[in-house]
Amino acid sequence: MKQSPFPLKPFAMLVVFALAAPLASHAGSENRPNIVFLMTDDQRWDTLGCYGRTDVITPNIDKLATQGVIFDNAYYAVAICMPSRATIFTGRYFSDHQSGFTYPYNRTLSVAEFSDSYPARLRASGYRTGFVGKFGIRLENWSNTAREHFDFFVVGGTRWPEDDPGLNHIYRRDRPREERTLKKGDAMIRFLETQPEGQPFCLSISFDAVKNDRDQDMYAPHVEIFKDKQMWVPENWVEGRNERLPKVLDHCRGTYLHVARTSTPELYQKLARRFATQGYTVDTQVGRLMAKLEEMDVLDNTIVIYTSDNGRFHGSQGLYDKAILYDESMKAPLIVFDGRVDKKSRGRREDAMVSSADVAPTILSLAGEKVPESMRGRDLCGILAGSQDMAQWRDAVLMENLFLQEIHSAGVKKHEDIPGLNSEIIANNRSYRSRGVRTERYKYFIYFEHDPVIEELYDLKADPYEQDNLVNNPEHAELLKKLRKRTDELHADAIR
Ligand SMILES: [Ca+2]
Repeated sequence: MKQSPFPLKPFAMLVVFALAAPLASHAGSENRPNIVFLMTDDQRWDTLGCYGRTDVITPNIDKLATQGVIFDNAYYAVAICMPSRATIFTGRYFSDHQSGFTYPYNRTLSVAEFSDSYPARLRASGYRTGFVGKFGIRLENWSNTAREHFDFFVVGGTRWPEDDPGLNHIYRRDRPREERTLKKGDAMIRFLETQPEGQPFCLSISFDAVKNDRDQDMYAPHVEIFKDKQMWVPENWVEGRNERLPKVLDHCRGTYLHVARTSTPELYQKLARRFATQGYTVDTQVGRLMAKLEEMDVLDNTIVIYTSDNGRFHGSQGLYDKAILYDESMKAPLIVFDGRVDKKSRGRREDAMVSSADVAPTILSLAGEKVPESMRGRDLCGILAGSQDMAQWRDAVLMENLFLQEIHSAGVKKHEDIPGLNSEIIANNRSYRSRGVRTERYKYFIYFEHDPVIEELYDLKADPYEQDNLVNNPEHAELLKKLRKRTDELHADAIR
C-alpha cells in the first residue's frame, strides 16, 4: 500500500537540526526553505486531473502532483469557508477555535491567537510574509493585526506596501472583473519580484476561484475552451430533490439551493463548466508561479502546497454547496511539492489519513520552527519524507459542521435574540450540527443536537457514493460502537 519510502535526505537532517536549535539561530540563515501556500475556494477534490478527471484541464497542478506528494485521504476538519480558513491558519479544530459564521461558534480570533498562526510564527522567525486574495477569517483589529504579521498584503481594497508602483498598476481600476484570478497571479509574481536575496519567504495565495458563479467573473478566453464541453456527471448527482436525505436537512441551504441551481442536467452542466473554467484559470497561475521560481533559481529550495478550503456537492447527494459531512464536501485535494527532494525520489501518492488542521503545523515544521502547543493538527513532515512510523499515525480524522443556515439568515436580518433562536431551533429539531470521523474505509457521523440523534455510517469501499446507511445493520454494530467512541475521543482531543 505505502510507496517505498525514500531515505532521509540531507534536507531532512537540516530540518532535524533546525528543530533542535534555538529560534534565534535562524536569523540570517539562508538554508530555510521558501514556502508558497496556494488555496482555492470551494474546489472539489475530484475536479483536478491528478485526481482522475479527464474533462477538466489542470496540467500545471497535475505536474506539481507528479513531482511532489499527492494525498488521497486528505479531509477538511470543517468544510465551510471561514472556520476552515481559521483551522488552516491556526492548526486548530472548529470546536476549539469556534470561529465561524453562526452563534455560538462565531468567535473573533484574538490578536494573541493569530500570533500562533503559521504566517505570524514564520514572520517572527525572520521570514518575509505575503498574503494575496481572500482572507476570510474574523480577526480582532484585523487590519493592524495583519500589518503586524505580513510584509506584503493584498486583500480586497486593502494592500501594502502602499508605495509599490507595480502593485498599484496590477490593481488599476480599469481592469475588468473577469481578470480577478489573473490579478492575484500578478500580485503573486510581484511579491517574488520584490523578494530580497538572503531572506526566506512564505507567500499565501488565496484564490476566490473556483466558487464564482457569475458570467462576468469568468475569464473569457478560458470560457471559450469549455463552452461546448459535456462535463462528467457523478453517479450520486440527483435530478430534483433527494428524498433519501434526513428531513432535518430541509433547513440546510444545500437542499433548496440544489433544487434552484443544480437539479437539472442543464443547470448542472452550466455550473460544472464554470468551475472547470475557473480551475483552468487558477492552473495557469500555478504554471506562472513555477516558471518564476525557476527563473529566480530558487525552485530547489521552495515548497509549494496546493489545496482548497472546502469541497462542493454540485448536486451530488441532492445538495448544492458544502458543510454537510459527505465526501464531496469533506475530501480535500492536497499536493506538497518540495524542490529540495532529489528528482529521482519525486512523485508519490500517499494514503495516510490527513486533516486540514495538519497544514499549519506542517508548514512550521518544514521551516524548522517549533509547533506551538495550541495546534492540534499533526506535522506531516515524516510522511512527506517517507520516514513516518505509520503504526504511530492516526487511523481517523475528525469532521465537524456547526453552521446553521437559519441562524445565519436571522443574523443578516438583525434578529434581536439569536441565543433564543438557537435554543428554539435545537428544541424543535431543526439543528443539523454534526460531527463524525472518516477512516480509510468508513465514515460515521451524528446530528448530535437532533432528538433522537440521527446517525449515518458508510462503507466507502463498497459504497463510495455514500448511498447505503449501515447504521441499523446488525453486522456493523461493533464498528458503529467503535466509531462513536473514536468521534468522542477525537472531539475531546480537539478541545482539550
Ligand atoms: Ca470556501
